[in-house]
Amino acid sequence: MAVDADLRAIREKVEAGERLSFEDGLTLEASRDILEIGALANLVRERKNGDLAFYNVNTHINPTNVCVYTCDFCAFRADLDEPKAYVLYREQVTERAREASGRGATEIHIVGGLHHKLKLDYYCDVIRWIKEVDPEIHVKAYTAVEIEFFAKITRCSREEVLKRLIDAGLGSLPGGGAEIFHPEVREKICGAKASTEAWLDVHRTAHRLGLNSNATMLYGHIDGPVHRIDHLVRLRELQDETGGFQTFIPLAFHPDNSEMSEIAAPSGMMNLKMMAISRLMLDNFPHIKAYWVMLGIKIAQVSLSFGADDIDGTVVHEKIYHEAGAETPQELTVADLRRLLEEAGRVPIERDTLYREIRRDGGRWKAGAKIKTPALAVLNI
Ligand code: V47
Repeated sequence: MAVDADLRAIREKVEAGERLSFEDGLTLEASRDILEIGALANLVRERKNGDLAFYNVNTHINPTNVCVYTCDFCAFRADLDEPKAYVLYREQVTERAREASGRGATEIHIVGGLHHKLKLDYYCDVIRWIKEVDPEIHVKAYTAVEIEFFAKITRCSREEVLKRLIDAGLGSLPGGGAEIFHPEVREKICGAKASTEAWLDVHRTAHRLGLNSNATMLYGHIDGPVHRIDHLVRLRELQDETGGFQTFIPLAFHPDNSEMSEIAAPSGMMNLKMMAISRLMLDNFPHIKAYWVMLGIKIAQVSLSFGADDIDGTVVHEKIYHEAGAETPQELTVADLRRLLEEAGRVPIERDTLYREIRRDGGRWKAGAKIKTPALAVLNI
């Protein structure tokens, strides 16, 4: 297939290391040349991270599914009085942390609903209960939407809320809750929860307080090219300002059991294209993650040649995607993850949440120095 003229101009920019414009993003979106877009993203991926592909040993805890909000895409949430409503208290959280620590997990990823009655103290306690079991484990907890909700219920500033969570042992913020920033879409699918400005400001504040964070985009529902490129450009602008984002995770919409169940899930082609466009537009993000739980193992593996350099972790207890119809297993072993990465022609590296290489000696682990990717080696940092 001949490369179209517009993509040729984009190739020149990518090869020269120049930033792509909003219009370039739309050109990529309009192109059907998935192989050229993938090759361009791979060029950037290898420039930044060489042949390395990252994974971690982690687990998820969703403290509650009860949520005051009713986002159209969510199959996980429950009303207070629904039979499936639950809250995890000390015993269950401690048990989950013990199980994770015993398996050598370096990270616990927490995301949940916004409960009508629970106080900020509860959300701080969840972190404390984990840290009591294993002080070394990194707690990546609460999306910007949750932080904004805590600020609202406590009438405290975002900074005060984050400081209380940091005191309890918070290590970084996950990237959830971003959905689509463009108001045309956000107002329709999740108009009640944290606004775009609030989401961005929670991350800005976290970065100022020394926390790193991730970012996501939920695509493949009522979003279009302009909304997606707008989303990526807004993230790129904030990253120019703070430098605090580590990883971007494009999240493919899973329609089952949601208010948008009539919409077809995005195709494999769309998933690969979004991975590649994310890598190309987010030139200041060190990492792009192919979250295997959401993409499926096969597309996640191919994504490693379409811009992604990270595949997330062992995961173990995942509810948000599985309730929305994900057919992936609950857990991949380290051997599964390493094989998947090696078969993709990459060098598997176990990282911690902050991208330090993990060294294992028997049952215990130790985080080494920040991994020197080719991009860091050039800068000599
Ligand atoms: O915020 C909810 C999304 C997110 C559906 O930071 C859905 O390392 C698709 O953010 N179909 C939570 N997506 C998960 C998340 C995440 C996952 C992995 C790694 C990291 C990280 C963050 O899941 C939500 C929302 O955007 N989501 N329902 C659904 N039906």
